[in-house]
Parts: sequence; C-alpha cells; structure tokens
Amino acid sequence: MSTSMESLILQLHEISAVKFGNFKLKSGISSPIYIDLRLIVSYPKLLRLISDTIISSLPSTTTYDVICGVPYTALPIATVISTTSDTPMLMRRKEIKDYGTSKAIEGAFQANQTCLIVEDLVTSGTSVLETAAPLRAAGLKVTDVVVLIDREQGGRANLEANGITLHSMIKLTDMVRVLRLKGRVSEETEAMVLKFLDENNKVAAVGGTVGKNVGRVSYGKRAELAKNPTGKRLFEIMVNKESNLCLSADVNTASELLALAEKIGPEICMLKTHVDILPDFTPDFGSKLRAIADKHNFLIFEDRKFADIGNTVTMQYEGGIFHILEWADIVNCHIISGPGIVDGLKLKGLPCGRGLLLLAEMSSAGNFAKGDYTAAAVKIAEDHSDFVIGFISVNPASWPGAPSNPAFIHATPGVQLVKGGDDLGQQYNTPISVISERGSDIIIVGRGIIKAANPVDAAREYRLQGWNAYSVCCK
Ligand code: 5BU
Repeated sequence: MSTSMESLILQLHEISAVKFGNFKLKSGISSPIYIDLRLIVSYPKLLRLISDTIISSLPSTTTYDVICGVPYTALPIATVISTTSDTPMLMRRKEIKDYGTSKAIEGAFQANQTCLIVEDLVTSGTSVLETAAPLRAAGLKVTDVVVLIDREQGGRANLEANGITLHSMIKLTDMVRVLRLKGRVSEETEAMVLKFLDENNKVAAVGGTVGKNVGRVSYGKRAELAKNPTGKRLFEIMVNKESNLCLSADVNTASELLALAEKIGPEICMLKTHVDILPDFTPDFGSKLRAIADKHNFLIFEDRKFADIGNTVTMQYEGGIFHILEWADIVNCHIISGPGIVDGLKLKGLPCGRGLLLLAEMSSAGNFAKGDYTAAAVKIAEDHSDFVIGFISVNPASWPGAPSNPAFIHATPGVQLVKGGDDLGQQYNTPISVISERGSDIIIVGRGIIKAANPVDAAREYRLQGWNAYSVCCK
C-alpha cells in the first residue's frame, strides 16, 4: 500500500471516522468496527484528498460522462470530484413525495450517457443498487461504482450480479492491518475484526438483511407445493420468464391497455387490471387480453377487491357487463365480510381453475388491514388453500409466524424505484426492499412503469431489480 493511502487511513482514524468497540449495525448484527464517513465534511483538506485519490484509483479504461453520489454521505465527495475534474454531476432523490411533479434524478443528462456512481462505503451494495435503478430507468448506463471503503461483506458479488463493477480504494481488512502495523489497534482487535468479516462476508443479502431472508424456498419448489392450478402456474411462469413483476395497467382506455400489454408482456408474470375504469370496454375485451396473455405467457389479475356477502359476489364475479370470471385468472377480495366471501367466489372460480388473492394488508397510509385482520386472512387462506393462492401483502416478513406457508404467494403494490408516495396516501417502497427485506414475492408496479419516459425500459429495469433481489435471497 502506498504511503499516501496509509496516511489517509491514519487520518480517518484520527478524526474517529473509524471506531472499534461493539456496535449494532442497521441489519441487527453486532460489529467490532464502525465507520462513519459523514464526519469528513468537517475536514475539507481530507475531503479533498479522498475525492482526488478515489478517482485516481479507477482503472484508466473506465470512462464516464457524468457522476452521481449515493445520498447522503457520498454527495460531498461527488461534488468535489465534479468541480475539480469538471465532470457534470447528477443527484438522485432519496424520497419522492409528489410523484407527479418531482423527478427521481436531478441534473441535465442525455439518455445513453454513462454515469459513474460514487459511494463512501459498500456493505451489501443495496444503496448503490437503489441509486443505479432510477439512473438506469432514466436511460443512463451504469457499469461502475467507485467507493472509498469496501467492507467486504458481499457487496462486490451483489453488484457484479447486477452488471456493476466495484472499484474500492480501501478494503476494510487492509485498513485494519495498517492501523495495527502503525500501533493504532491491538492484534486482538485486528483478529476480532477479521473473524467478524470472515463470518459475515457471505451472508450479507441485498437489502442488508443479514441471515433473515437468505435461504428462502425457491419459486420452483413452491410451484410443487401450491394446491391451486393457477397458483402453481404463476410460480412456474415466474421461473420461466425470470420475472416477479406484475404490471398494474391503470391506463385510460381499453385500447391503450391492450397496446401496453402487448409491449410489456415479455417482461411480466402477471398483468393487473381495473376493468371498471375503461370507458371503451367492449365484450371482446376479455378475449383480446387473453390472447395477448397466452402469447406472452402471463396471468391476468383483475384487482376487483370484492367485499360483499358470498351470494352477491358470485353474481358480481360472473355477471354484469364485465364477466370477470371468463377472462381473469386471478381476482382478489377483502375479508371484511367474513369467510363466506371466499366460499362464494370459490363456487364459481374453482371449477374454472381460477385463483384468489386475499387482501391481508394494503399499501395506503392509515389503512386498517393489519394485526388481527391480517392474521384472519392467513387463517381463511389455510382453510381454503385449494382456491386461495396467496395474499396482497406489504410486509409479510413482519407477520407473526413469518415466513408463511410457502405454498402461498405474496404480491405487493406500492412499488417504485424511489421510496416515497403520492399526495393521495399511496406509499412506495423499492423492489429490493419489498422482495429482500419485506419477504414478498411479486412487485406490483403501476405509475413507476406507465409514467416512465420509456415504459418498456422501465419494466425491464423493475424486472431485473425484482428478480435479482429474489435470486440473492434464494442462495
Ligand atoms: P401505482 O401506480 O404503482 O401506485 O399503482 C398501484 C396499483 O395497485 C393501483 O392499481 C392500486 O389500485 C393497486 N393497489 C394499491 O396500490 N394498494 C393496495 O393496497 C392494493 C392495490 Br390491494
């Protein structure tokens, strides 16, 4: 290691950006080392040194047009790099409050430009991936990230799996070795840190949820456990298409919906409709959508949210103008009216091989689907596992007894590449957090795709994010 790098490590230790002791990390595990690089803003010379060195550690073959720091700690580093090297910078918003008007990426850029991500510290790589996603969805190429410190806990592999090469200036093991050689820490401390890294280097899943969600039962195995034919098919399609993405096709007309289904069909395992919002609905809508679904191999989910007594829902399911039973593989219902609603829907749906999702949770702020209500949904599902294929869930990892029966599938709405919400109560989480941290199986995405500049590219990005998050959990 060069003497300038050694001096940088010593300076970081001097300002207490690196501490030794017993620290509880965000993921819940105890670590003998803690690194807090937020402090560097108080030491301008050091900030400058870091920013200069970090860029010179990149191979000369790495080229880029713009840079983007991962919020928040890396923002000052990216700013200094930008001003000293005269490279334009972009900023990624961490939260979007009003999706209609604010952008996920701030700054001027052109699609197809290459963006280098700058980060202070990489553990599992989650924050980098959550920054790469909206950049990619905006049309930028993201192939490299440069980082001050690599904690060596799985980040490199997780990023590689997502097509991003990690360039680190300092590896945590080297840092500790230098501090020991210079008499700043004891041999015991060094040994403790090395042991900790060795024990934790393979279990850091994307999402930072160490241990808890790795080793999940694969979709393929769960296809064998599902009792309902539609539930089984859904798992099989997911495996075949490497997609756990459901498009919520909330567009203004039936013809727009059919055009969208044709375009996005290859990326999705399921397409969700609200048939009662289509002013140009005609009786052949169902057969037209079915033909597209068969061509691109996805299931149709009518998000009808039945809520009445058993007898009424049999009529609503089969009759009216929409004849939902004829064309929708899957429908969903509230359980507010008790298990009779499931009996009613099952009476019509099961002979046709259809499946049902129970609303166990909802994504909107202040909703009442939680606690005993969610538990009641699980009980009803178990009692009707021939027809119920799973749940609309928001955070199934938090349910008592989680992970739940692997025969049931969890589908989660309220998903965008950036956390936030709309001004009518919708709340968004990212694909990685929904699949890895919250233990769900399917991401349901509406406006994140429909309102994107290029919906096909956005859908692909959501599919890759959702699928990679799943793949890592299955290891
Ligand atoms: P969005 O554009 O990604 O916010 O669309 C979400 C879709 O999922 C929309 O069709 C809602 O009706 C649907 N949804 C939801 O957002 N939250 C819920 O709890 C349930 C359905 Br159930």
